[in-house]
Amino acid sequence: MTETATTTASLNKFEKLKAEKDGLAVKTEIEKFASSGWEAMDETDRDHRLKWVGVFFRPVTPGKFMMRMRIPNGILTSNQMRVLASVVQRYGDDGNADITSRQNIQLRGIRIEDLPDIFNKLSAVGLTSIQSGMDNVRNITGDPLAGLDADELFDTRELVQQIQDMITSNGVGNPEFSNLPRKFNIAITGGRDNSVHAEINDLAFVPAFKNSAEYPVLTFGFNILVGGFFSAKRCEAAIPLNAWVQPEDVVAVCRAILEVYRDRGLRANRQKSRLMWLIDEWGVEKFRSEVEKQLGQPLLSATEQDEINWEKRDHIGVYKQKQFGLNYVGLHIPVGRLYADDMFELARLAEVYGSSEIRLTVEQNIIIPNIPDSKLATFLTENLLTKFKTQPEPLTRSLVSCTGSQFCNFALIETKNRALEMIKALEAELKLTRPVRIHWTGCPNSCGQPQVADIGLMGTKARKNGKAVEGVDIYMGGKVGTEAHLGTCVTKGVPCEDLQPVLRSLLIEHFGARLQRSSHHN
Ligand code: SRM
Ligand code: SF4
Repeated sequence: MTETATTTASLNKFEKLKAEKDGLAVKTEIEKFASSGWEAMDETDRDHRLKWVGVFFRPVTPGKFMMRMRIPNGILTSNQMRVLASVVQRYGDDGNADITSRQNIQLRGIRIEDLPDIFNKLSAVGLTSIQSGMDNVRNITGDPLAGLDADELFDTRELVQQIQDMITSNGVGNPEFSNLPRKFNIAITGGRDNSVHAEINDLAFVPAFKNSAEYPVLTFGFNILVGGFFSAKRCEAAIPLNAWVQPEDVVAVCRAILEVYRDRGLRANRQKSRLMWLIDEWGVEKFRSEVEKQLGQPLLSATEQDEINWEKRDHIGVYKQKQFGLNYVGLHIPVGRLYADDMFELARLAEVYGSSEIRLTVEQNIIIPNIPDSKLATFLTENLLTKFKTQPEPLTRSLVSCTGSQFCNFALIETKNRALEMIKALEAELKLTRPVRIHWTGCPNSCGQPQVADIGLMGTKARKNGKAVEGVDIYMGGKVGTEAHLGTCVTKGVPCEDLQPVLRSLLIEHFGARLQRSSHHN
């Protein structure tokens, strides 16, 4: 029983709207919305409840909606990519797609009148956008190299799909989990390099071998981390639950944790509703024992050490797979932005050269796996690879950016285009010997994860000559991979127009960059 049922009068706006009508209810009203048009819709349905089916009203571009998919483990087929391409293609200049920082795809330009047709097309190829926004579990991330990497400890693909199926009732929508106190992020990693940023998820499973009295033979499983999150108010890395599970118990543990969060999570203040706030209130010991009660069995204690002991890889470039004679190729997609033509072409390349499979990374890039040695050289001559490079420049290579003010009304600054221009300008004046991970995010919500970056840039309003101008707070020290930890704010309120020399100095002082000869200032 959730608190919403008990104290409706005192509920905040979002709890109230959920208590009045479950978000998933709009699923049966799509035809009605399509024929009445977006302007005639009830505002709460339009601005909020539609997010339960993955459709986001964009106040910046009214009438042109965004659709957030679910792409479990970031894996899709060429056919699925073609369907997504055909959806955005019909919107001409308004239509495009973004690869997100959760290994997912968002489509833009969507018209409400087309939703019935779009949903039919998506379900025909096994795609869903259900429960991808508001108080639901977000896209579940897994290793982008699952099943390809000779050094992987566990192939996460099936587990990620099973968790998504449990949470969404196989993609049709599940009212059991459609009213959480807030959003909820889940990640599973089966490799050694923490390719999913486990530490910034509400619930994460990281590989760990058990060797104990109960498990005399070295047994594979996962240590569980809980409570990681970013918000405008507070950012925390996940903490150990002191629990270890075998793969076959992961889905049940996810369910138990979600049930505890759903039924006991804090709902009064939306700024304090993410899982970590409940863990703070209870202490991790009590949280653990409530999870055990819900699960109906005790949890085993965590192993002392997990198996995350590699630096994080970015997967850009050409690499051998564990399958003899096959390769995966990571393509750099500048700030994750795709257009219909790109998407059709990626689908074709994956089909002609690979196994019709396309993978997404949390760095907003693409991997095409299963390319035989015999086809590799020709693949690398394809035209699209001049745009989506296998060997981008070192700063471009690691650039990540959230949506920003082009489409997001929370944004305090423009991000994606500015990020690309800034990187180009810096690369023209600097020589770098290694990639530097620069992440842009348009506001303190931190969708672009500045806290995991070498240099994180968070949009803010700055002042220059007495005037308000677009600016950034600068974060540094984010460490990913083994011993990941969050970076912190080092400088506040740098006007964007003055940022280039500031970044230039940081790159020279901290990351070994040198001025190109032509840009030495006298
Ligand atoms: Fe986010 C809200 C975009 C990853 C923290 N995020 C939003 C909204 C929906 C706000 C809105 O309605 O405009 C943004 C949609 C803009 C648009 O039109 O694209 C938005 N978030 C994104 C994406 C697309 C950024 C990107 O360019 O990659 C990412 C989509 C992921 C996905 O596929 O589901 C995205 N957002 C994240 C992440 C990163 C992550 O998950 O690793 C975070 C920080 C981690 C976390 O949540 O703990 C993040 N987004 C937020 C928050 C702050 C949450 C909080 O507890 O306060 C908000 C605001 C909110 O939920 O109230 C938010
Ligand atoms: Fe929008 Fe802010 Fe998230 Fe960027 S960080 S997508 S500006 S909510």
